[in-house]
Amino acid sequence: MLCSLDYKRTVVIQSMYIFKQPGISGEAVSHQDNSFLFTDPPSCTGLWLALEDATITNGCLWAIPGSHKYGLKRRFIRDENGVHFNHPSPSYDHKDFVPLEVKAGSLVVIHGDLIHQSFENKSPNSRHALSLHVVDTNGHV
Ligand SMILES: O=C(O)CCC(=O)C(=O)O
Repeated sequence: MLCSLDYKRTVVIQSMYIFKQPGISGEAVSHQDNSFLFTDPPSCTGLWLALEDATITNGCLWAIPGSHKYGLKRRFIRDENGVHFNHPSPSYDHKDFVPLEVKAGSLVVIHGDLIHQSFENKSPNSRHALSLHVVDTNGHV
């Protein structure tokens, strides 16, 4: 699948088992993965595998359709002053986001510039997912 996205030398640079337990889990604030997992040029893709059904009430992903076409808004950088963003947080309108409700076993492929987020799990059901982030190390630094 990554070959069809023209990846030449794929490296998994982050893997996260994300478990949102009923009623107690946190949210993921709106972000672009390329802000954190930056290559030059940007090449991050998120592979988000639903291990359980993800719904609005148990904290599914939300995304702004087409937002990946408008570039990276800011970078998370480390320098002599520590770690920080190079620009303030943009503000997004909640009504621009759409919920990505998916069944267990679904793979959500996330462009590195796609603006996405998720909310708390307010349901009595857990929401488990495996999230891998890959970059292309061929021709990217
Ligand atoms: O699973 C979530 O709630 C957030 C995951 C996410 O933002 C990511 O994998 O980039």
